[in-house]
Amino acid sequence: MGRFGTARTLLAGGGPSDVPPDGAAPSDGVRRKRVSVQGTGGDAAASATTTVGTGRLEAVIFDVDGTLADTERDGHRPAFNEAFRRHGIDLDWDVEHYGSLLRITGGHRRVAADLKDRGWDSDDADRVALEIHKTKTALFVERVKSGAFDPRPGLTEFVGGLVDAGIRIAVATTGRRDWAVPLVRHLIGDVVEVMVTGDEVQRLKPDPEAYLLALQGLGLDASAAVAVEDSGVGTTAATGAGLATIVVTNGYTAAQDFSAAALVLPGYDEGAAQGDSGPLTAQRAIDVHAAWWRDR
Ligand code: XBP
Ligand code: MG
Repeated sequence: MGRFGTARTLLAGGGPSDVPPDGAAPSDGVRRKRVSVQGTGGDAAASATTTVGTGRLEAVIFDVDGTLADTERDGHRPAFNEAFRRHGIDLDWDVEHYGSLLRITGGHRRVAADLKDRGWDSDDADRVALEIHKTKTALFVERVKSGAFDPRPGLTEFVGGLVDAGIRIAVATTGRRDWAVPLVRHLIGDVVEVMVTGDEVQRLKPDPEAYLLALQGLGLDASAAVAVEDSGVGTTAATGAGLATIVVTNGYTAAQDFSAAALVLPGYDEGAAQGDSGPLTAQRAIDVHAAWWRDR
């Protein structure tokens, strides 16, 4: 059994045990649907029970890092650097070098690749990278729990509009669950119905597995959902899963290739908009999704 054997449909804030039976009144008044994820990572697409799109946008699946908050430059990067220091490794990733390493998803793989580039023996690099990554994850969890990260401007309004429109919310990240669950809860609250993290997938982005698992958890075909991403690697994962993808770029990703995306914006809010594009609203997401599938 691969790591996917531990996959759960997760609400930000807990596991399936937090979900009352369908129709029952939850203690916090937030209605959620009971769903489950089954199968193996390798069979994610094949084993999904899906509702083929009705043409309506039924769910939005968000990436986390760089999409919900600017976590990379001043979040993960300093946590990696502190972990290097604590393990006596003479390495400090500056902003530019870290940006170039973001093409490698997964903190463990990122550290191992950089150590190998610096001439480390492959086995030593893999072993030390695991230890460093464990420390880095613990440090980053502390930062998340201290409330160090704010939602990107306009995100709260966008998510609120989606919820008001009856559009379901899911998350597909290939970062680790330890920090991703508290971070997502802090950034957008308990509106997340399905959450897939790097702990549940066998293949990290740009592989589509995380998005396929999210769709499976939602019980939806790709044509019923939209992905929101910030990076080229993430867009490859989302479009590889068949999703119309809205990209909200950030400082690290603005110059990347988003030719496969349905819409590219520099931010969610009015202030980030250029020309007449305006903020990203639920209605705009609905329109982008409809146009994407009309044009197929
Ligand atoms: C981002 C990643 C992660 C983070 C670091 O994933 O690739 O590796 O940079 O987190 P996404 P970890 O954009 O899909 O959220 O150290 O936990 O890997
Ligand atoms: Mg990202």
